Amino acid sequence: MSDLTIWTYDWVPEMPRGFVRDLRLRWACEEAGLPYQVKSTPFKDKGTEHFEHQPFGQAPWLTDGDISIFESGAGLLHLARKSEKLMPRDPVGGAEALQWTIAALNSVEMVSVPWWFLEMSGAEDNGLTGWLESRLDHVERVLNERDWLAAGRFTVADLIMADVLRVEKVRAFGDRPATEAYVARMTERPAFRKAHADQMAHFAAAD
Ligand SMILES: N[C@@H](CCC(=O)N[C@@H](CS)C(=O)NCC(=O)O)C(=O)O
Repeated sequence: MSDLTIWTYDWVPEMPRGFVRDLRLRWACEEAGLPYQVKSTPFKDKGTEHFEHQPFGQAPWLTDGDISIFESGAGLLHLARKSEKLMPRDPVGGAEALQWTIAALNSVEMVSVPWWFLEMSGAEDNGLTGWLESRLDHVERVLNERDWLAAGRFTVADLIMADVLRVEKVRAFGDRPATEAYVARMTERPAFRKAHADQMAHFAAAD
């Protein structure tokens, strides 16, 4: 049995299935060929143990022997330390992958998630639209120029950026062909497909 354990909810409603962030960690392990197991924490009754591992009462978190690490981005960087497939070991490639990983989380998801929440809540005037538009347009420009964000090949930066961008409402927002092709390319990867199918099966098993 592997020491690497991805912790996620035992069950979630239909809507978030396929998008719960344990998928990022599953996907990374699949890409890197790292053995892992998945364990569940209750969605409905969050106990003190959940908050000991994830102080915001969210999922996922990752355990690795004595280490317990929350925030999907931190979990990805932890996994990237174990595999050159996720993070190049040369300083330039490593820095590129690191900056784009943080950009996905802190420049794109930081805007896309609140925008998505406002959209979902049916807000008449989503005040974040211009901000999101600008972020997505800049990503589109970059993706027009290259296939990968960092180091000229797949890295953890592509994994996280694609996961942030593949949210349906975000994808449907504006016509950005390079972004669309990028998301399609990333989500066609066998490691993504397996991670996605496994997450769907995990939640379906609890219905
Ligand atoms: N920044 C956190 C966000 C985690 C997050 O939003 N988790 C969702 C599932 S994907 C969750 O637990 N939602 C329930 C809640 O926030 O109470 C991360 O990337 O790990």
